[in-house]
Amino acid sequence: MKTGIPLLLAVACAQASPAPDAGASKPGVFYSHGFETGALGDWNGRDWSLTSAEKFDGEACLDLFYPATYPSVKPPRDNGGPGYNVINFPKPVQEFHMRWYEKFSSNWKWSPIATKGWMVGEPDGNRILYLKNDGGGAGARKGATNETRETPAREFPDNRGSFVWQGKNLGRWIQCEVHLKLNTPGKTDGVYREWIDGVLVREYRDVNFGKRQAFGYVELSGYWNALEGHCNIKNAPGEPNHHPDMHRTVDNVVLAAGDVMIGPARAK
Ligand SMILES: [Ca+2]
Repeated sequence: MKTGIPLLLAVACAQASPAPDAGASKPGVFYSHGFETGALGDWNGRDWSLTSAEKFDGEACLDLFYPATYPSVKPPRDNGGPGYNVINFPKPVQEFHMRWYEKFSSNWKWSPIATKGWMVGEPDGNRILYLKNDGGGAGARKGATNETRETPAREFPDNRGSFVWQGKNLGRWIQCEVHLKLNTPGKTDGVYREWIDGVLVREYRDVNFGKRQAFGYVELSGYWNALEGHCNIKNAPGEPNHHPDMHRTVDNVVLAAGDVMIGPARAK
């Protein structure tokens, strides 16, 4: 019996569920996903999967795979990476926070045009804002408010920090959080704030998102821009912008209505 007890404990530990995401207990939370279910569910972008080779927390995470060369019928130059998906909110909101963990593999190479990030839009699908759209990994937010409905184009440079998706910030899990609030129609009082690893790097409280109904969805796009107008950027094997096999992974996504900091998944 003396040797049986440690064995039972070991089995119990191995089967234990991951600790709940601390952010998921915050007021207003209406969505939380830790990618532990064994099924992709709503996260069904092309070339997306669950992986246990990587994870921020628990046993698995979402994996977007960017093969160096598509083995399919696609021409090699159409190497735009994985697809996208949409998570519809159960109820539209005027204001919310989203926190997630994201890791780009250490060998990550950015598209010289842009690599799509997170976007949000109205319940009817009309896009409002790119949460992240890195031009070369500099962290520049582009295409921010110029989609439709007469909102002026605007970008949101890092105005509080110096984070870039390069160097030491590749190959590690990064905690991202954004706070978005629609403007009063006709007024420039919309809000876009963003934290990286808990540090405020963007703070804009004078945003005109236009005349909007509400926020109704978030979309994660995996597109690694390979096309520019009628001319591609030459990323076939042997060409200047060819990239290796690489991954973008996501874990612990939490959404909360209102202005409530979701914060880290685990106490530090
Ligand atoms: Ca997980």
